[in-house]
Amino acid sequence: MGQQSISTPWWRDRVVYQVYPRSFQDSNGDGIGDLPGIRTRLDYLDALGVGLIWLSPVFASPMHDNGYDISDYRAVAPEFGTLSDLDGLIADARKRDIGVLLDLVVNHTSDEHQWFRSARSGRDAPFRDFYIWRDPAPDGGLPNGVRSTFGGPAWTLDPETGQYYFHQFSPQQPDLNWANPALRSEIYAMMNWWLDRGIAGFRMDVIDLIGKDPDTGITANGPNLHPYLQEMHRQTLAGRDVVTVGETWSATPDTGLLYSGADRNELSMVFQFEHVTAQWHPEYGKWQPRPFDLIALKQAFNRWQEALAEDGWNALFWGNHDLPRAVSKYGDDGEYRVESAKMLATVLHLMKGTPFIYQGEELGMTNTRFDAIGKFRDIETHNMYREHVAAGLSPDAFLAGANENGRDTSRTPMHWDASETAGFTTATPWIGVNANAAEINAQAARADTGSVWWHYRQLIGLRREHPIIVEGCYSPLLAEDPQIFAYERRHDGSRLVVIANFTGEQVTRTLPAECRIAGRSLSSNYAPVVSFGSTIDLAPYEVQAVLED
Ligand code: TEU
Ligand code: CA
Repeated sequence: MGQQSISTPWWRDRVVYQVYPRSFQDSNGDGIGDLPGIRTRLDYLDALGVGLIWLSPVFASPMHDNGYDISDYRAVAPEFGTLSDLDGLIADARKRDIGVLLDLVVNHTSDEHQWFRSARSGRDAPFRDFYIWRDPAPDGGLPNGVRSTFGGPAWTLDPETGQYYFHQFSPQQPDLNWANPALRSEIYAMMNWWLDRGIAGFRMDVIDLIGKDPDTGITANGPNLHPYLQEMHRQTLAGRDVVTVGETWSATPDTGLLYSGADRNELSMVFQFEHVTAQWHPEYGKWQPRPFDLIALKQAFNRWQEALAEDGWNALFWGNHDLPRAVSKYGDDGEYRVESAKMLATVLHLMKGTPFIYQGEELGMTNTRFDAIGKFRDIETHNMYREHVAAGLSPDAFLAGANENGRDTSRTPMHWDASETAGFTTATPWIGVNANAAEINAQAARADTGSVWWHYRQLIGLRREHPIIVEGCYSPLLAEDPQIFAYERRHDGSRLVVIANFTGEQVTRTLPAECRIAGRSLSSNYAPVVSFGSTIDLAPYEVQAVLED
């Protein structure tokens, strides 16, 4: 796929598009998106210009966590299609020069995986040690106080064998025991089996958790994490020209380079979440939203840009299937929806790193908001509802938080057209369609060159034309400004300055010398400008990017 050079891997001028298969396109009228449906939409992705697709899990699964609970790594879930549908999707994508990244979920399996079925059948069962078992505490209670991300303890008692097993997510997602070399080689064999089928690489689910030490309570960033990743690289990725992105909620600018540094032989890049969690409540997390803080957001991005300036590589994103819609979280999903969605896209895509687009973001899709807990489908949302309401939070307050930051805000069906089910299905969709599909949909967006979609298409194209976007050095500008996000890129004698208003107000500033530039407009969401002088006047959510060659 493309040319590789030592300095610039083939994938760096590409943009990745995340498909959440359950909600992308239903092809057989069961209300659930599927692989044949995705195949029919490849021309759409090609028209947008994406170079890689990250496919959330499509493997056999009881779907307690929408496929992040895998019961067979080498089989496709029947509701999504067949292995041959997946091979067909990979081949059809390749014909369009689009690579497919599969989602590698190897911190845990489903409790219905045959390894776990065997493991729980007896203390001496052959696969017992593929999982993490501990005796009850002397009082018969939990081995220790580690909590699960989805609520409750991270230990569940298996009554048959009288031991607890460890799970960082739901009890239906037992953690794999990476300390067992036999488990590790099974995982590497499975990865090679998929790589040999022609995929372009992997997105690796919660990969920073695999080095865990349950006894000391270390979950993320454990002592064996990097040795395992290096072993994985030697056994699977080495010598293959693929791209990998790890999901690492624990990564900081200090640990970032350990994953993606050139001499590390681990991953191509990692998703870090500092710009996300900077907007969360220190105690109650995402369920208790706090007012948007641009300074904190910029500090997170700027620190990561700086940390990976010389070595390593950033993964850039606003949203994914676990996070709210970008325009609802960081922009304005009302009056300035189009302007702010374009602004966010420009700010992200012109930073240094690989931009990831979550399906529908390119339309400026907004959070879906549900009026009753019964309309949510997400396991985490339901568990947290029970936990928080039992602890005294009012159901309405919880719903407000879930509608702002919960995972179902962005998991509702993709909007293809203005019909009742948005062109996603002919049946009742597995989760409600956002009421604004009649206004915000792909068909309408493609017919209007002023749409968010065309703006994304332009940004994706610019990346292939201008090496400064891929390679240029990044420096923050106006770092202390509470309303403006601005930065400079420099490459081979050219300069690019991006200035964005993150508010719904008109903003006027005197610009310091380092912001001034004269050249041509690269991207904007209002009338384009070709220079920045001593003062600037920005309309609500205005962004301007000026290039000086
Ligand atoms: O997400 C990791 C994860 O911890 C999220 O559940 C996230 O932290 C949470 O929503 C914050 O409250 C990955 C997948 O992306 C997610 O969909 C899975 O549920 C999870 O791993 C388990 O596989
Ligand atoms: Ca279907």
